[in-house]
Amino acid sequence: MEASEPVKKIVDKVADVVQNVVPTERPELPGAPGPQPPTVREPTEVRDPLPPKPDQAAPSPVTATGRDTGAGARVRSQDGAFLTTAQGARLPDSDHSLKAGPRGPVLLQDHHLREKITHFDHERIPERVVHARGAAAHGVFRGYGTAQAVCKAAFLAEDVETPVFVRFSTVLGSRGSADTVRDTRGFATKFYTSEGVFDLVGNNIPVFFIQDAIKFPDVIHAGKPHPDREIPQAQSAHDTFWDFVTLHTEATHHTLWNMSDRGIPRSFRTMEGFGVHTFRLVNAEGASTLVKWHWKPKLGVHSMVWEEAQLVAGTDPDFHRRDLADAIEAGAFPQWELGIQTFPDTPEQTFEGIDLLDPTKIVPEELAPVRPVGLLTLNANPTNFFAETEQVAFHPGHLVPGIDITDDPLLSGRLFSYLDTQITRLGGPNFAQIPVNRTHAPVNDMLRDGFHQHAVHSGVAPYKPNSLDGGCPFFAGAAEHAYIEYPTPVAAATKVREAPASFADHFSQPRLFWASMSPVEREHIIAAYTFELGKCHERAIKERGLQVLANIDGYLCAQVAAGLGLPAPEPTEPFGEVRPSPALSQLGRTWPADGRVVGLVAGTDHGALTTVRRAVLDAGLVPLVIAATGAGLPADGDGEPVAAQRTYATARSVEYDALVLVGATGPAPDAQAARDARAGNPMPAAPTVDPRLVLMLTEAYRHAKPLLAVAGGQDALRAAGIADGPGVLADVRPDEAVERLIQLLAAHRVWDRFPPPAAAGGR
Ligand code: HDE
Repeated sequence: MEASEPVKKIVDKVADVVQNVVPTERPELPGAPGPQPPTVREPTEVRDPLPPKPDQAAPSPVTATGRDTGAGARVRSQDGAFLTTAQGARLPDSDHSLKAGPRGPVLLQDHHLREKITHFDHERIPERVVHARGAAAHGVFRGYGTAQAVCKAAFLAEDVETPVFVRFSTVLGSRGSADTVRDTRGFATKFYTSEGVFDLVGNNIPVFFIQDAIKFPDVIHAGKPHPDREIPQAQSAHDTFWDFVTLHTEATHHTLWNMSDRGIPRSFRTMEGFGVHTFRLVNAEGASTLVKWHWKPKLGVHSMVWEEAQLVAGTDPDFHRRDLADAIEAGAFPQWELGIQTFPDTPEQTFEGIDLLDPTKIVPEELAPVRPVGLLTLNANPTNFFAETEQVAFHPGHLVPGIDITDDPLLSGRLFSYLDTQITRLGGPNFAQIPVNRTHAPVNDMLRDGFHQHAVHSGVAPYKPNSLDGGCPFFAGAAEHAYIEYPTPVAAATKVREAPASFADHFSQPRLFWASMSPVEREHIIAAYTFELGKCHERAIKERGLQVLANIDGYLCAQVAAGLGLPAPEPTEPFGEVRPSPALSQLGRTWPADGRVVGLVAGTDHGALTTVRRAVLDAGLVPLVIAATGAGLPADGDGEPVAAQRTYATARSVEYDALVLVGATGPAPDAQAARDARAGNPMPAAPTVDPRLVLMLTEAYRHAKPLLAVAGGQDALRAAGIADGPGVLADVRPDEAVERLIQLLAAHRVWDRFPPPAAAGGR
């Protein structure tokens, strides 16, 4: 999508906001745990609670019935300087139980002890049955007005700003699992519109494993850990997953996307999002258009490489949530354009022969372009993970006038499931009253009572018709923005448990996807299948996996078969013509470097470090200074004081998109030959460079990341055995380093460093 005039306007506005709120002067940003640095001694002076950090926001202070209270964002946070019980009685001690004498016994009458322990015992709620692991942010959506011809929803009108809450997630892992596993990612957005809440509950992959919701428990049971040993956690590389997807071949298309780089995103900020199903939009005249929703990240689609993803899962399992929070804290607000592909609402509900009700099929953008309809900016971190990220409750049935559903059988099941699951997960039917779920539109719903009722309803007649409450509430018509289902005709039919014939085509679109990949993306797909099938125990499952691959592409199948040491089978499905869709490839374009993380290795040249760090910040990238020790660098000549955010002991290459060596470095005081040899870098008797830095450089090189040396930093490159080559700039002036970096990061990685074999083919 081209950056349109409205985008530029909004980007400028956001830039103003960023300049006003981002405390770029704080050298330790991002990552400070609190709003102010703590003292070494425990503070004893009585004071009110500290405010949240400047990057944090809380749900709007609306009431359980949607009324804006005008209260500040902190109205729901803890209050008062003194420790109290839940009833507000002040407490003198919370360290000792009430006892009969110092040696006990403990007395049952200790109400504070009982309250504290009882509440603690009930702190956990069930995690989501899928998408348990996630992270979220607040933001704003601004409509361009470009959707108005097809959709009457108020929030899509030009320049209308709507608050949003967005939660990203993995699918398979438990709440505490690693972020960077190979998996589909959830991309769920709650729009608090003036006409009620609209939830767009999508994924980062535009198709799904199954065509009918009745198969959802099957695919999830297959993907989750084996029920006997409860392993492996958060991954698909095991027998039950591949057993299912190779027998149930409608999963082939989604599985291929999972095995591509889309399965290991670099960041939530660099993921596309998709509504997956075809939805229906209705305009002010009542005309219906079929659509597919798309989120296009401003930073482009960018992924990890597999070794990097595996390392990160161990060194920083919170990588994606940290990245999102850090970027927002540093003022690099992530942005996506919302776009729609539109299709005429014909009785067949197909487009160019593609069945629009089949959620295992895409419509290539070359056939139906994605038209931008608004801009999403995530600009604040949640204040409390549990209250907001854990308790947010999405539902594809949360719709507003102008947005309607289709008969996609997968969507129909979802419309049942999300409401149902919240009742168990959030402990009753009043979850819509939890602060993060509250609508910003007035609520008069006649739903009453239930666990945790927060509204205090007045009147005596929560029923219709009534005269005792003056007939209120009344029915609205279209003029009063009522949600009126589109009068979709339903053809005469007979009850069956069947799918339409077009749903039986399981291979044409996997072939389309494969044909659209660049050579390096193909190499990654081959490696992913070889790894995943290689992790299966059963030969029969591997052979079945190869049969599926043979039906996608002969080269893919042969390469994976070679890795598994098994014969490559012949295809069993006829091959038709496919026209590649260049839009499916992640590569071949350039993107802004905003918010990319640059590791600055602090060497002897403090002045150069100051220049490069400032320039990195000014360019909207996130600098992290890596120094020999945690002491940081005090002011020195033309050098500003600089905090050491990482040391050789805490840094690992995978955290950075690029490394810049600023000045000559030596081994840190805690470098130890024996210990550091275990990192794979035997330490010479008199090392000139810290071995952990050498490890960092060799990894960054392998992962195709730019490496720059400024002011004598090239000694470390030499020690790592890295000569000049694509993306290795060994002697750059401090004042030109950032420009060179941005050029290299525009393509995300330096892929020319490792040209794939010509036989890989591809676009
Ligand atoms: Fe979900 N899904 N899903 N799903 N899904 C849930 O709802 C379900 C599907 C998606 O950040 C659950 O609140 C069924 C497709 C996201 O809180 C549950 C089917 C897509 C999230 C549920 C699907 C999604 C969920 C679990 C087959 C992409 C996380 C907890 C018909 C378009 C939302 C919850 C968040 C969560 C059911 C398939 C996306 C159990 C039955 C297709 C992003 O209700």
